[in-house]
Amino acid sequence: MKQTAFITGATSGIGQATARLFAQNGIDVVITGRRQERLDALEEELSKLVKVTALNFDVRDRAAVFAAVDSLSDGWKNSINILVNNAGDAHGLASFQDADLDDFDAMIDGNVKGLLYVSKAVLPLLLKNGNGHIVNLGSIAGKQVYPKGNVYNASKFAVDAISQAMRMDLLQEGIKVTEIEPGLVETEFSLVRFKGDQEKSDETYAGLEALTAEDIADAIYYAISRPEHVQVAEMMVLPKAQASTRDYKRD
Ligand code: NDP
Ligand code: 8X3
Repeated sequence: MKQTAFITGATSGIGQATARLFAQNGIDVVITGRRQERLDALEEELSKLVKVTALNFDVRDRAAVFAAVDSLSDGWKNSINILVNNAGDAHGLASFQDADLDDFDAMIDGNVKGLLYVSKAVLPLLLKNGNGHIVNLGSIAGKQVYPKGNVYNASKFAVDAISQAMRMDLLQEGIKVTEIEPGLVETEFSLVRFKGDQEKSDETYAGLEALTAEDIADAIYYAISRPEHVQVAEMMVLPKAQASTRDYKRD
């Protein structure tokens, strides 16, 4: 069956690796993000394999989300059956008493409200086109808090709750809902969290072999390529060197 996916946060890391893997497997892709040059480059690369279109919007901007989805041609609107809610990031790593309220806003607005806006905008297409599947990027951080994780943790606990709720509410509509819960993945995630501080970002991954974005793309592709009657509800994928949000084996 021909599949078409709408992937948020495809300009980097897990979203970009997922767009590539989907395209290599013949899945047409709508790629989204805010960095136009990266969207252009990925569109050019993947259009050699499948149909691709790029949408530039900030998931925190409710009107922009709906306008972007509405701007798709009928061809796309009549074929999208997979939504990968991947866009998201951590902003800061600070104890609750020291943390910046703007960082709290960015995480709640992006990781939670952004996911809700995109889901509400794309869901009518999934319902119309059949064989619908929503894949949400949760995290081990959405199952276990860690010191200074506070609102990032809260945003991913929300993704966990929203994923469970979607699975119940969409059951009778025939939509599958998968939550992928990665551990430490080496992407631009830490560079964003530490506001461009490369040294601090590198410390996150020092002395252990973190997951790659491709490892998580594999998990996402596994979930969306099961037989129609199989629903992968949740998948936590950790590096061998991680046991919890607080237990790492470093050299
Ligand atoms: P990256 O920072 O490499 O990628 C994040 C992507 O999200 C980028 O494409 C970015 O695009 C997009 N994005 C972020 N904020 C917005 C926004 N407001 N509007 C639109 N797009 C946005 O991180 P990862 O690939 O690691 O993260 C992807 C997902 O995986 C996130 O939800 C993250 O929480 C989750 N995750 C990551 C883990 C890790 O260790 N890396 C572990 C567990 C979960 P652009 O800047 O162009 O808008
Ligand atoms: C990202 C994983 O543990 O760095 O969700 O918060 S962690």
